[in-house]
Amino acid sequence: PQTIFLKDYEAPAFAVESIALCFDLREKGTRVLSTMTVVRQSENMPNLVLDGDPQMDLLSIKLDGTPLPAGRISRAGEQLTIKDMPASGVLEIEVEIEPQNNARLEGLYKSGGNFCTQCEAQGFRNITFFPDRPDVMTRFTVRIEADKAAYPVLLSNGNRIEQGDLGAGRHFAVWEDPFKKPAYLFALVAGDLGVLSDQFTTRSGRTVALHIYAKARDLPKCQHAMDSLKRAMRWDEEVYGLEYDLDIYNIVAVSDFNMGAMENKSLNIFNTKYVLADPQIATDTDFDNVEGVIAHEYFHNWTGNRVTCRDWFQLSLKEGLTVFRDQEYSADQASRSIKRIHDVKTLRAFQFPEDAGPLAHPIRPDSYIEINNFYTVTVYNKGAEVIRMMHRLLGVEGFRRGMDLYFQRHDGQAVTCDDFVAAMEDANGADLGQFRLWYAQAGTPELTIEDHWEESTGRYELHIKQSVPQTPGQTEKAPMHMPFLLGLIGPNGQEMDAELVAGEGTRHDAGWLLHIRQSDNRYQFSGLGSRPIPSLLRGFSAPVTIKASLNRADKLFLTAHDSDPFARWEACQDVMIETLLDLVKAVDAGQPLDVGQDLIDACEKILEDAQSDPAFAAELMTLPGEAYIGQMMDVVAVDAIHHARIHLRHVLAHALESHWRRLYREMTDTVFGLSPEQKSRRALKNVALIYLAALGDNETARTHYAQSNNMTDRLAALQVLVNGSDDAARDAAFADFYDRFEMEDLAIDKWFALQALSDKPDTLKTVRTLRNHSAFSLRNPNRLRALVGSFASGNQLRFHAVSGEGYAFLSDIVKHVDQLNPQTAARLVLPLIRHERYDPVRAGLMRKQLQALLNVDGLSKDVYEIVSKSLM
Ligand code: BAL
Ligand code: ZN
Repeated sequence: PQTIFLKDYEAPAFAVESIALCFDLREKGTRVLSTMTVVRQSENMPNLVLDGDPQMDLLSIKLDGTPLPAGRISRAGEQLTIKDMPASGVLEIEVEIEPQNNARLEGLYKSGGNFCTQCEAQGFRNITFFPDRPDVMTRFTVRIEADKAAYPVLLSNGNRIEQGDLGAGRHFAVWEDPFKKPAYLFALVAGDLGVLSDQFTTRSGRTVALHIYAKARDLPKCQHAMDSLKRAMRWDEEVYGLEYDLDIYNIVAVSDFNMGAMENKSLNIFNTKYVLADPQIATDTDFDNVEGVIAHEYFHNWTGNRVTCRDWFQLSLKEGLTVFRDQEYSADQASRSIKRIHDVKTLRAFQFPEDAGPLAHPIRPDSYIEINNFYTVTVYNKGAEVIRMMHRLLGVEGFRRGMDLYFQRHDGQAVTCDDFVAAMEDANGADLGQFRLWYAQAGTPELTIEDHWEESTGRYELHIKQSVPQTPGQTEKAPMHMPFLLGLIGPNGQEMDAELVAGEGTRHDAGWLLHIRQSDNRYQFSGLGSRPIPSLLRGFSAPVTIKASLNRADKLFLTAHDSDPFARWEACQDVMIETLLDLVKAVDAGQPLDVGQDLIDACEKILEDAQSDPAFAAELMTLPGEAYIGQMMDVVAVDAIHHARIHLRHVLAHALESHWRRLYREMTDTVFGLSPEQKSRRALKNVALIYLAALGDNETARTHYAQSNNMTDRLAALQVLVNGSDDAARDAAFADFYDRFEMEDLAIDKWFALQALSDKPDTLKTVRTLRNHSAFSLRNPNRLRALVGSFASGNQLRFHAVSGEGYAFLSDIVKHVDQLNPQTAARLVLPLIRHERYDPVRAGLMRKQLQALLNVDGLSKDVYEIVSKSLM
């Protein structure tokens, strides 16, 4: 397969002034007639090159009304070339496609009997021939014809300008989008769907009709998405001055979808997972995720649609920025500190390993084989951290000035990450020259921090060294510019006042904002009466790892006293990690396991104070996951990590039993509700449940399940029961769950996932059995991710069983899924690629499966790219 390079970018040779599409939707074979006006942009490119799926059936092609002779056209791979194209002309192309057989879920396909589309990144080329690149923006008019009874709802982007009957049971609708857009934002839906409608009045007084389309029976579950949409629309007006720009905003929920959702102009198409929510089928986390994704797609209307990407290497231009915007939106809805903790956990759990592995790439990659493989946590979440750092460096107002200038300069254009940074610089008179390295260099920077206290002068020095690790293709790294938020805490637990006498930094609401720019950085503070305890990297102000000379007592002091909630949580997690790593060593050496009374005392204090912020206490008391502990080791000690973690939980359960029992009682509300306070109490109650189960108390989980009146509680009980010793209770609960929710796909996904996550020795056997369950399908990405994804990426203990059977199972699934849906197959294979992190036996078994995949005939370029890079 061919590698595409950023350095080879060339502006398009032809512009498309407008396109009219006519879809004749049929059960077998859909015809698409495209009429586009094409205008030459570059004199030295005589040929017009269009992208199109090699399988697509080209029925006819005319230029200015005359069929093109065979000699003027040639097809090779994904390209259709029209030779000697005049300076301008009208092309009419008719193709036939088979959405009914499209299992890739890219382009036009069927889900639940309805037609829908997914065109980002390059799905439009499966619908018709077109210059399928984001810098070709055009005006779309779309006519849809379909059977009226089967597909009463016909939707596309923009405004509906016409509709009517065609006779013979068929009808049509015509949609026109007044905004120029690239083909990746095109969308079409035809189906038998119910609709929940509402409206929103913009701050300038325009009324926008809001519609969420879903299966009729799911409409009651769309209210939370609708409320979230309205909140997001208001937030973007208030925070960024950005108003919605059309009179209609449609969202459609479909159950077969590769991604979470898609921001098509005025016609978002969503995975049902991120639309449907009611307390019976959705957990509190699901509610938050729906809100976040609804906001994310809405925010794309400006950051993505009005201003889009010049090429796909610039993906983080819209994704990093829009993730940052949705994170900030969510932070404003409930607890800012908990949102930050969750976002950092996600970054560390998924992005840090990616950045340290064979697929490491900068947030603006230099090359790709398959662009779908670059919708990564690096482009999205590290991209959001890079935006967050600019926000921090320029301040709230400075960042807003930069955003305003960005829109003023680039509205209606397809631009680059450099254009964004330039707007931030020019609006603030700032120099982000060195900062731009974040776009070009991969790898998580490592900070090594030492401090020095001089009693006689009252001076305190911090010495921060940075290094950026080597990553594939990047051996030489330059130091990065990053903001480092610091607090200095005195023996009484209060912030200390000081003067910064050496090093670059300014006072900040959260202490000191230091600039790190060099490999070696020194900061000196004077005017201190005693040695401060440093609170490092408050708010996780840069996406880095830290090795610091803080001792355990300092960290526990910060756990008790730090006024920055993130730093408090971090200090506590650090001590837990340190403890767990010691326990792992002891397990391996067959030595007694000692947790340390100091940690138990610190946890007791947390539980004593838990009432004031139960969700925060729940976060503090949630142990680091097994995979994260593994990341802290040179070689992942799969089994010892599991034992160490169980042991720590067991010790904290027993030592603090009376607190757990008290909190479990106190946090139980009689009436269910979704207020932040109620969710917060539920979070702590369900953490208490986990610790109670660690006491060997199965009864509480059984009762918890039986009495639960919402999915958060129900799932919490199942999570405990699936690992518990009472098989009868577990089986009864799982059987009850299935019967209760058989008709609810999203709940059944949870049923599959929980069984795959069990730490029982026979989990792989269960997963194999579930693969043959009548409700399982390799064609549905949600179901695949629930069963196979959960097992392979969420169950370190059982997936990495030393027999290698987990690896063989995954590779077999990947092989089958690749024939249907390469994009999803390429995601599923990821748990196999970090073989170098495991012992030689496991690593060898993982490589064997990867090698076997490489030898599969007809392997997609999606899977090929991932697997081949992982074996380099
Ligand atoms: N653009 C793909 C889906 C999303 O990031 O919103
Ligand atoms: Zn996005």
